[in-house]
Amino acid sequence: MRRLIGLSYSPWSLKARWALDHHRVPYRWREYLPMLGEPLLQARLRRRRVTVPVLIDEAGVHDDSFDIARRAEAVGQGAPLFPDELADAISRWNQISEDVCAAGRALTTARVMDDPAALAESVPVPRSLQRPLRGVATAGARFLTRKYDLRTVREDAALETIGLALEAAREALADGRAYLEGPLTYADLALAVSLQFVRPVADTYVRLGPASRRCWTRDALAAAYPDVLAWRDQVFARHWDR
Ligand SMILES: N[C@@H](CCC(=O)N[C@@H](CS)C(=O)NCC(=O)O)C(=O)O
Repeated sequence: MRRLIGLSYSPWSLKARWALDHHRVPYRWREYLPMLGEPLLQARLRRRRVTVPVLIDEAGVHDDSFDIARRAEAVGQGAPLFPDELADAISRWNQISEDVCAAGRALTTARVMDDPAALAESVPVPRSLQRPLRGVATAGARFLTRKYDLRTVREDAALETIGLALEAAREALADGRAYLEGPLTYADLALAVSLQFVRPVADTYVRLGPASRRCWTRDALAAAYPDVLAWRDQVFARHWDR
């Protein structure tokens, strides 16, 4: 049986999951624990640098969300998310989504480190144990800061990157278009999940505690781009099926 290892609230994992679900590819989900789960994943993949999502199937290991989505398309059913004629456009949108996610991760991790309630929420244990284990969350946030070199990301540059993506989306969706490139493609899924770093989608789709939600939200950008966020909500409402 295929296995998908990921972080349930992480946009990269959401991209992989959404593509697999869209193509009705069955898999077993394994929740990953940042920092603490790394040695086990390194041993399993026999390499030092590991990130999630990771899909393990009969063809081997697929360790990048874009590759997992392509794999889902190759083995699954349903309407294509990567029509040949849109390949370049989809790669461009995926890069935009990656840029938003990288910028958003830096901004959000810094906010979480300064927010005791968000730190407590990020420990995946029953609520009564979260506060005493906040130290683990602090260590986890420091670990991610080091691993992804987050201190080198300047706040104004990160906000600008996200703003440019929102502007590009607004332009592509002008005239009330439902999707970025005509039909629904991977571009829509990738951009929609990256907007978790602007204002997370409703809890019914992706569960996040109230303090975490605050840290993931960029108020000024969310206020400036309600149209793009409304589009994102529509894409989830129509196509997120699990
Ligand atoms: N290019 C990779 C990036 C994945 C990535 O950055 N994953 C992060 C966010 S989920 C991660 O593994 N974080 C946990 C960790 O590094 O321990 C992809 O698209 O799959």
